[in-house]
Amino acid sequence: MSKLYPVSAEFAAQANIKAADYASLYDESVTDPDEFWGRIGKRLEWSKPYTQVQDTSFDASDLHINWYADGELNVATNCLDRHLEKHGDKIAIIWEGDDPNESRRISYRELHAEVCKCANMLKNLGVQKGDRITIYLPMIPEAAVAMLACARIGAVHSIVFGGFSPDSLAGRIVDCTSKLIITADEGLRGGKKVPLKINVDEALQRPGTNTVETVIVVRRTGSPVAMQAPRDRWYHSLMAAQSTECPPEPMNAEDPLFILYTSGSTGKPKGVLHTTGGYLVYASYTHECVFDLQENDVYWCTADVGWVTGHSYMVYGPLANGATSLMFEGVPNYPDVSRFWQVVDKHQVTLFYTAPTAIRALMRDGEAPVKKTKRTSLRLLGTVGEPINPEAWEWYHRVVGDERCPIVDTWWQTETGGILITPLAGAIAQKPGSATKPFFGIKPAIVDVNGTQLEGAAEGNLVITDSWPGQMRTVYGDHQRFIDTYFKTYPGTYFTGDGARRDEDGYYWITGRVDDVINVSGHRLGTAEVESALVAHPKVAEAAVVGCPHDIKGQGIYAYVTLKTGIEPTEELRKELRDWVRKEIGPIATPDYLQWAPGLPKTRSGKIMRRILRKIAENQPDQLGDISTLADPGVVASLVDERMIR
Ligand code: 6R9
Repeated sequence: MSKLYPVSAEFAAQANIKAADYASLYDESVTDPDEFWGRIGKRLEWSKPYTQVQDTSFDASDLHINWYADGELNVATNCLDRHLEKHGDKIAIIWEGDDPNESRRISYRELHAEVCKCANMLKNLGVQKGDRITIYLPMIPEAAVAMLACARIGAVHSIVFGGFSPDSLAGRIVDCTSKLIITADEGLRGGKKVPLKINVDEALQRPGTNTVETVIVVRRTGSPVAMQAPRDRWYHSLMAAQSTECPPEPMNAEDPLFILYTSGSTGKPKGVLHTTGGYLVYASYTHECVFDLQENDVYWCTADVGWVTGHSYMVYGPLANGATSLMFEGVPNYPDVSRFWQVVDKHQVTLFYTAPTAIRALMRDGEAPVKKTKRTSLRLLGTVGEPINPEAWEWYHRVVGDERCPIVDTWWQTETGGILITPLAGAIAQKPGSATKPFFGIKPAIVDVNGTQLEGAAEGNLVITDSWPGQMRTVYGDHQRFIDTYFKTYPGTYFTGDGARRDEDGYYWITGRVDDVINVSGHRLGTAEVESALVAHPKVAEAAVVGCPHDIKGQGIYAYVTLKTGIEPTEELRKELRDWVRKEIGPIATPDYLQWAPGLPKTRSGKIMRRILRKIAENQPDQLGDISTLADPGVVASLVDERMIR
């Protein structure tokens, strides 16, 4: 029996959604979605009101997903202009620099002016509605300004996480034929500089990137960077000349808002495409309900803007709600491991949203660095990105939240646009490690391998049986891949790629990915991506990559490498290969373990048996199952003998 943390009466008394509301609203949302989402959609300002709400089908032969399809609106207007009259002086973004002595407070009025200037700058550089703009920026306010400026003129942004390598950046530029890049001279994280402009220069030497006409460079650190005329332009000099007025482009609800690349089980990362109306309705409504947002909250999501959490819950959801959103440039352990909590005290943060991996890393340093701060402003805590182990949940609750703050463990994906399974702190009792119950309008189901939906307490694969407004609409440039990836495995449903268990109380427990995606510190990586980086090395013949248990990261990367004939496996080569992957993809993809494999376990048809490799990496050599179908069962014994985790 898992422990139950009941809803606190004090919290419930002030909460936006109370227990009785949850039951009745959930019921309405799934029985009459048109009525429900028709009403909720009105939270936004529409330049042309919609008359239709849901028009969707998950049938692969007739797949379509449209929400509010005849409505028109602009995302930037909704995030900025409409707050100006009453809340113009309210702080939209609190920016906390990597250096604890650096911070900025930007009001809605100021942000609006910057966004208009940036939008005019883009227009003057020839950017038009529908053009793709790559944003490769550190965590500075200009990232939010650039996103909203794109939204204002109808350009589609594709943000690439600043930790990705030139090759990864190039791949994403080529895939969406980007016209312009917004970057910075350098990023600054934990006192270390990240060479963003140098990476862009390198990326733009790769074949296929010549669609890029302009590179706009924000000056962050001031270090000298090479500027190549006429391609490269300084942000500050262009911005100085722009007007603070820019009429918003009226967008259809189903016009694209952004592309965000994410890893899948096969091939290269896919461009998840989100559209305008449904996405913003869903991001803003979930943000208000899940975080119990109230007028004077100071809300802090620690995610980088390069991930979907940064899109939906640092920028779009909070700003659409007129909230104060904190953006942090740094890392949890710089200058020391109290940093998160010092920032909480400094800015009087009330709502705090982070990843289990950060909590586990901070747990390692004990309670003292937390306890020396006050944290009395906090009233709700959240987690996202990976399953949270009950020990970390309890620590977060007891040590960080002083047993006062409810925890919302929010399950969702880049593809879902917003949170799908989560407690609502005023309505749903929490169980450490469970994402608990579906949000309004979400119909999860658990299926067995044959696709049969299981009733009651059950464990299997997690699917969603009906659409919701925030859902992705396509894989950019490859609609067939969208259909094949998500709607063919269990026909008529959206397949999440996650496994889950539903307990006797109807609570959902996400057990992790069931496909070849590994979740490293809450970041998704396809094993195929790491494998193709490894085999691109001239000394590697073959590679297989699986996830392995990791105390801090949740999952680590475990690589099996077969070298070309005649190449000696040495410690230097092991390091060289790890560095190679780091350079090819980015630091987050660096293998934690790299085992030499004289051979890999394969079926007679040549398929690598990952199940066996996973068990070896998990140090469970007695659970390999049937290996008799292998072409050469002999390879297994030596891999077991040489395994790196014991
Ligand atoms: C928002 C985000 C999605 C994958 C998802 C799942 C894992 C996210 C989780 C969780 C258990 C949670 N995941 N939140 N697992 N509990 N609360 O993280 O998007 O980067 O696309 O990752 O992350 O495996 O399928 P994304």
